[in-house]
Amino acid sequence: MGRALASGRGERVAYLTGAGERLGYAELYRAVRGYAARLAEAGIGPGTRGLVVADDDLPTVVAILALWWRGAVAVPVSPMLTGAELGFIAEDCAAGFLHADEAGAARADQAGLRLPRGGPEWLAPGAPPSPPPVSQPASEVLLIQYTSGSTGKPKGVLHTGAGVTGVLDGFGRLLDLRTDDLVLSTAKLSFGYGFGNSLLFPLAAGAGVLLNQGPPDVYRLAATIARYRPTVLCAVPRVYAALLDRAGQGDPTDPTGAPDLGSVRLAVSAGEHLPASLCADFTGTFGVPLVNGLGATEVLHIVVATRGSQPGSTGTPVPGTTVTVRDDAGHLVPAGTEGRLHVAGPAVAAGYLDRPESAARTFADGGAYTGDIVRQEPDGELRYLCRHDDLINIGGYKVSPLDVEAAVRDLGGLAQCAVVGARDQAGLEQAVAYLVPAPGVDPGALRRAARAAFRAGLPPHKRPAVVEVVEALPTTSTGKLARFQLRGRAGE
Ligand code: 3SK
Repeated sequence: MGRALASGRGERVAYLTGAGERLGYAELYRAVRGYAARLAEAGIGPGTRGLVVADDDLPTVVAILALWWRGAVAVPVSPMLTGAELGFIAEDCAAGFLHADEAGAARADQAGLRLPRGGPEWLAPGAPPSPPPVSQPASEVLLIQYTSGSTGKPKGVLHTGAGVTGVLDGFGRLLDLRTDDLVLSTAKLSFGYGFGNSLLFPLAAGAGVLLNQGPPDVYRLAATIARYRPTVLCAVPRVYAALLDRAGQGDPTDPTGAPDLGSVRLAVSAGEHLPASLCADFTGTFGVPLVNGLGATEVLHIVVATRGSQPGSTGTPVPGTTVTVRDDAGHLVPAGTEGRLHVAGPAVAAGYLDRPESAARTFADGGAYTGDIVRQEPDGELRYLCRHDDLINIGGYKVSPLDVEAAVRDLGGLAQCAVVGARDQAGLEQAVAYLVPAPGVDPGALRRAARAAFRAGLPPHKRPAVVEVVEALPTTSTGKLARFQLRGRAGE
């Protein structure tokens, strides 16, 4: 932001919304200063962790930047979380402030959060004069992002100023945004991928951002692209699959017809596995290079990326990052052998908040394990294969099967349930639920009841796409659920 202002680009657009609202760089600066003044008045400063529970919007960006102005820690979380999940995170990070939009405030009320609150109304004119920005050492934590675990509760990942700089010097350098770029990320600010796409990279480059609001909707997305003509599009693979589905289905000027990506010079895919055929078809159809990236919350953003469209490849390390493939003991494996992806470099987070045991497992051997299983091809390109844990990666959301299974735990007529991830025909991962009925229970009725329970108890991204009734679940020789066998069955 400072760079854009210093170079006289104050009038250029910093943020736009699909509803037509706009903040130029100078206005953004004023808004952040005003919000920071109100924070100062409320006693929010260095050390405070400020929860930001809001959809992507102008006040959301302002609140995050104002927390940083005050030397506080931003903790962006999705307003799609349940009240209980939000309550857990608020307590876990000992939040001292809450910025919420309407949906976020409703969640906070459900969670019974009693915290000093700011909101969109803090952008109104009339703020007191703001104290100067608080400058913090690069080693200081400025951002906590929550990531789900395969068992247990989400973990807060601690990012420092040095990590942010590392990401800007890493994937940021590959992305190479220009001041005349307009970036549209369907991944939200509450997800690390979206945080980089819609905040870190554009602000560092003095580029513009078109904020994507509301739930996923390919029609709205196509209409927004046609209207505002972004030059860089960042999304998860299933968004590209949906755009491709829409292609060739009608008049490009009709927002419900074929998407017009004529303005887009570069597309970025990350968050989940990008099938080779999807990459090739997307570039073939739209003529837009599709960069495939692999990232993790523990390394803040993308650390391995292709250079342009390279169907089937996950790419090579971004500048400043060392990537190795290792076995379970942490030893390097030879090229061509699958193993755990290990990342070393400045973007690696400082650890997990108050989770020494998990942190010792993940942040080890001079870097971090991302939880991905990959193989390095003889030409040096990496290829993503699967997750190392049981997490199901649905459009970038890492979903614990245990969370999904818990939604039907008390369902009458259900003897057992197991949920696994499996790739659909397009190669995208989805959750598949296997149900074992209690004796005498009608399978059709059980499937319907389970679907209703998933709808009632889970946000849309966690709901199984397939629900199957089976006679029994496979077990290992020690009697434990054999998830790997179920995964194999689901993929058939
Ligand atoms: O895939 C992910 O999980 C991810 C997380 C943070 C930043 C970027 C990415 C792609």
